[in-house]
Amino acid sequence: MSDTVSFTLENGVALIVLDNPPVNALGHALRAPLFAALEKARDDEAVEAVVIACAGRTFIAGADISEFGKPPLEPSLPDLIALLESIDKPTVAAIHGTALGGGFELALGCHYRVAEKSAKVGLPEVNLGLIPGAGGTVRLPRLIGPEAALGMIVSGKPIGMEKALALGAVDRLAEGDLRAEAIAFAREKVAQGGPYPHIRERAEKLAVDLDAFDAAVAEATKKARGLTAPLKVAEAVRNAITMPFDDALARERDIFIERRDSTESAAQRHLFFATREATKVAGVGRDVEPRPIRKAGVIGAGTMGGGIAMALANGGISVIVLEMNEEALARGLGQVEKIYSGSVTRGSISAAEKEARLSRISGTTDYAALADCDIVIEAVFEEMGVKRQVFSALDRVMKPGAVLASNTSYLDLNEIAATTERPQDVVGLHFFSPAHVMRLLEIVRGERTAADVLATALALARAIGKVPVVVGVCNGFVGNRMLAARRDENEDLLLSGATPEQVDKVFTDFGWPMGPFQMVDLAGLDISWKHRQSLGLSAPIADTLCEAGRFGQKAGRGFYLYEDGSRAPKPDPFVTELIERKAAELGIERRAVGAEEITERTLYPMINEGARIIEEGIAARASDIDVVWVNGYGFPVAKGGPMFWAERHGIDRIVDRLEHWHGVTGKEVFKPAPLLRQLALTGGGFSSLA
Ligand code: 3H9
Repeated sequence: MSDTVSFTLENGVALIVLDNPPVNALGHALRAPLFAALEKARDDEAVEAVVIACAGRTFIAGADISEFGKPPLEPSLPDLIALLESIDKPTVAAIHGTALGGGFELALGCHYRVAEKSAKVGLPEVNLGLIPGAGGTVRLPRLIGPEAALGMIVSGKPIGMEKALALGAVDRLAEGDLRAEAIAFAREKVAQGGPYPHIRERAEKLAVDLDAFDAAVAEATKKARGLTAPLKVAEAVRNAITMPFDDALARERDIFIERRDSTESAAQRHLFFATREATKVAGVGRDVEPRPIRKAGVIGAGTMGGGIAMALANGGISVIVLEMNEEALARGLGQVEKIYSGSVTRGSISAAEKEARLSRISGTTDYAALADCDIVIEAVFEEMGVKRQVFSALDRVMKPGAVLASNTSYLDLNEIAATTERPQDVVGLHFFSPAHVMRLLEIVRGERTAADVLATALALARAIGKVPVVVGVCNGFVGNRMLAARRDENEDLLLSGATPEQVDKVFTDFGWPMGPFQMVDLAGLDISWKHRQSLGLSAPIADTLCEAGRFGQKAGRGFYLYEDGSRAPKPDPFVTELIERKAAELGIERRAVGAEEITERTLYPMINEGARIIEEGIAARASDIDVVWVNGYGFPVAKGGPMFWAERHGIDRIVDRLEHWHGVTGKEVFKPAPLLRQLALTGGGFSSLA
């Protein structure tokens, strides 16, 4: 029928097969011939039933996301589903892989769904800042009940077939050949005889208590974190209960279009593609085979080492953790056990899962025990001398071909690699704390790192559910280097006249989970103090707070006061007085500092540093930087990352203000990077660089 859609008729059943690799996204190239195929199935009297199936690795994974933001082309997905619903012969979706978004919505337009046991179905639009736009919020509540539908659509998480069958989202699981069984199912329905009610005609599950539903909405949207889409999903599902079918459908469409055209959705779509782009690394083509990773070693059982061990064990990899002595090892492994127990108590994993994960983690104090590991990740004290010792020891014991990784967060990986006879096997794996939770993994490519070692690091990231970004060697790599660019400004803003709460509020208003002073209070002022000392740096206010033992939340006081074990920060007159005193000592006359100035002096230098990072090739592309900041540092998802935000905000505007602050302060961090100047001049965006 076309390259992407085939139509065969056998014994009265029309089999329509879609073939649009890699994931059968419902772009126009698929919609147009599918529309024709469905018309044919409807009108041809020889057709008694219809089965829709997909070729390749999956059923339709949704609308083609890359089409959003471009002029829409007919037929739309709602047109297709309306056509499907005009067919009064049994229609069956034969699902394998993942039926997601518009793909699942198309399946909901069919009378029946038959699926492989390993399949998943879901409406993940919320992750793209959208709501389902082809009837998902209206049909799914009718099929499985409003509360279950709400849970699925607000979370965006696909469900497996056991649950789908229990909820009634699918009608039958195939035991063997999916297509053959879907055809047999269609025949059964023909034999039983009509009428065949569509989901739109089934309203019995909508008879729910609205107050209870609203309570479920409040619970489900609790973690919306400033995002609009989860709230809009809830509104649409509620409409499905309170409005006639067609009205709810029309309203869903309006909300979908409004969401599709929002900056929030553009940002989230950008991140969807950016995350996938980040795995495409120069010199590491698909033909480069990763080395197999079955067993891993971790050096150091502190917070970082323990977290990395858990991240690996959670991904099904056996880990052996090395510590200096039995006591430190027992302490570290004890902490791991405690964290898993906490997860069981909270219900996020079962007791059996905890045991399975723990059984993958063992300990040793002997380097020789690491010899047969496929990879070893070092997470020891951040000091070059210590790292060199560790890598020399690893070079002696590790089997040939093992990957030697460092979790350094800013040291020179090339220098570390040079202590070994095998620099090609050395790579940086910079996890973020807590390593078993945070999704970002900066993979540091040394000048000698082999392509298959990078491929191994990327494959490992995928296996343990991390979001990888490959970066080059420089102080602090991408994330910490950009963070350093704003480090001094936080204090200088206080000295200029701002208060910690004022600065933090600008950050939280922007969408960050917390501001820099709340952050440092949470992490512990002593940590950054030690770091500053190791670099020979000082921060007049933070240093004085540390000297007074004000290490943050754990001490009950830092930049804020935390009374009676509370985590709620309260402004502290002690800090106000300290800031005023330090400013006076430094001869700074404090003045009113506005929100705009705070943004300009904290966010703009980061963007500027990001531009330098691109110029130097430390990051391959601007979107890699966005992936780093959203996944590792809490940059608001709705804003798409610092470089995406900068482009929307106006690079010329940013350059203008950087120049202003460079003039006022003379600081290097404000001196516009040549790349930013060039983009401001040409009006091009970062994407134009590719
Ligand atoms: C929607 O449906 C709206 C409707 O409600 C209303 C419409 C009116 N479009 O992830 P992978 C590409 S919104 C375009 O690496 P995996 C992807 O970029 C949509 N492209 O594979 C990548 O390209 P490349 C709702 C897409 O096996 C390649 O396919 N649906 C789409 O790890 C392979 O992807 C979703 O949000 C798409 N929809 O995971 C589902 N999907 O190779 C989004 C993928 O050039 N997709 N690509 O880098 C996924 O979650 C995963 O891709 C999936 C496969 C689980 C399917």
